[in-house]
Amino acid sequence: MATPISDGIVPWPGPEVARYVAAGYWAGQPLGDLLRAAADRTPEALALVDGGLRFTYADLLDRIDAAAGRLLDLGLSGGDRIVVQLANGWEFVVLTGACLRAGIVPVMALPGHRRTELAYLAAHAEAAAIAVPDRLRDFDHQRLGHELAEVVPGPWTVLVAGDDVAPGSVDLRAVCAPADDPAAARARLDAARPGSRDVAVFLLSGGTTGLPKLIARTHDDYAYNARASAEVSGVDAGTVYLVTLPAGHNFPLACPGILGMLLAGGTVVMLPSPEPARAFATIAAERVTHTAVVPAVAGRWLEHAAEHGASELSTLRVLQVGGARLADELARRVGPVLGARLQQVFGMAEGLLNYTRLDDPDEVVCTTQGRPMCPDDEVRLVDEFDRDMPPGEPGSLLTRGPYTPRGYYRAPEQNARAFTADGWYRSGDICRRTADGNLIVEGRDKDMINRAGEKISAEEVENLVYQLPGISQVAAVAMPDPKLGERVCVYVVPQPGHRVTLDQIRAGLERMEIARFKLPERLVVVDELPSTKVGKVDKKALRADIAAR
Ligand code: OOB
Repeated sequence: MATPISDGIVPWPGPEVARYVAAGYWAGQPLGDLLRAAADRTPEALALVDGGLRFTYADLLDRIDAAAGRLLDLGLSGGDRIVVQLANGWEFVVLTGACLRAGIVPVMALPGHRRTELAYLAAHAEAAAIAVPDRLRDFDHQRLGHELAEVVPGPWTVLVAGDDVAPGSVDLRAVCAPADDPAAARARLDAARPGSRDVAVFLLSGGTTGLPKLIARTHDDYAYNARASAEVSGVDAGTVYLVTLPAGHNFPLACPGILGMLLAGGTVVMLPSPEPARAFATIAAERVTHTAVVPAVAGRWLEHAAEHGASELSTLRVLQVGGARLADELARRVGPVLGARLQQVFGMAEGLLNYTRLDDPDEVVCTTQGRPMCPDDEVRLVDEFDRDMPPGEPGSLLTRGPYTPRGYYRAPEQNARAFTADGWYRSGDICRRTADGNLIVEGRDKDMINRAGEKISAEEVENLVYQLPGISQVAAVAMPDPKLGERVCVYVVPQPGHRVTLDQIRAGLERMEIARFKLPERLVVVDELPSTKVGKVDKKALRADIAAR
């Protein structure tokens, strides 16, 4: 039997809860109810577009309720966990909505994850099901989905989106079909709704430790996350929002993303990738007004527009850029070249969101990463002893607030390091606050590599490389890259008599079945690794060394 979620949660303290409720941040309604309410307000409005498929709000909620009912029929129930690894498509939206209605908790995996990551997530969450594409980019997700049955404690259901649904799998598209009796499906879900303080979704942490940690976001906190984000990015019922980042990331999911759109009555357009030609054509065809990208994609869009023009982007009003530091030079080109207002977003799956405001002066929009979304977000910039830095000085960012949980799920040891005793989350980002209160991200003091917005734990890569033959010592560091921001570089001290090559390391790691974005892209062979005074590997020196090379 799986343990109840509540056993692994670190709750907000009582006084904070009372404060967040009194201030109206926590509205006391589960996300499924909020989606239903949105559909009841404008049933005929366009909710979701995926290629040729178009669902009104009535269509979408009808499918969501039907899917939720079918998940219950399959034996899942409120509080159960389901690993969701789907490409950007309508099935993602319907399944996520169904989970929110029924209180089944999606664990938001990424399409790039492989056996190592998925087995860990399924086991750690004690999941009862997984939702996968049949195949994606030549990878058989369905087969792997079935093989994961052995890592979970109870029965295991594999839901498959695609044309090739094997015997033993459940056809996700059939699960997501409209209800035979919509009113009955709805009434059943209204009776099975979760509480607003319950966990709504598990997001994955960017990760500085061996494996990703699960972040339990509650209905109350995540609804606020989406609603308040919609407000600061100027979203309303007329907004058409394009999703090109992997939908399970916090940014496209709820900042304001898919959930923010659906709560506001806008339209969500799903596209599997941010490839510029297709994204631009979709923006033109669907009259997209808002979208969210990482800096690497913003760079590609700027290049594409410089070559082919930006006439297809005439409806685009707001381009949100976040996930990694956007260079000021790129930021300044967004308005003139793409014709859209830039909004910088400095956020984290752990909670805190900073936004530049749409009416901020250009200088603020182009040179800062914005300021906290909520008046009750608490932010401190501190030194290595957690002492506040003087105004204007860079420090390590700590935060608490109404949508920043107080700990990871079932991770007491990591929590002791990642959170202070009084509940501040240590983001590991080195920031400076300008006189007008905006934050500038200047670096980080966490051991993470940010490859085009995908976060890679250096420690995880090192643990994997240590399992290969001939390795005496290894250190993974971020290598600056003009296109992706950073790439993974490994410094290796080979064992005496061994020769180590990048190809060998990559092939060895691939055999361990990990996400490809974690594979090192550069190898530096050295006789020894530099160390700090306390005898740890001196990553700062290595980062400086690789930057110089
Ligand atoms: C977003 O979330 P995560 O959880 O994938 O990564 C969070 C980390 C931050 O701690 C920071 O190190 C980095 O990503 N980051 C940025 C940034 N936005 C995120 N670093 C510099 N400048 C930025 N604008 O990445 C995320 C979540 C919600 C919205 C947007 C991004």
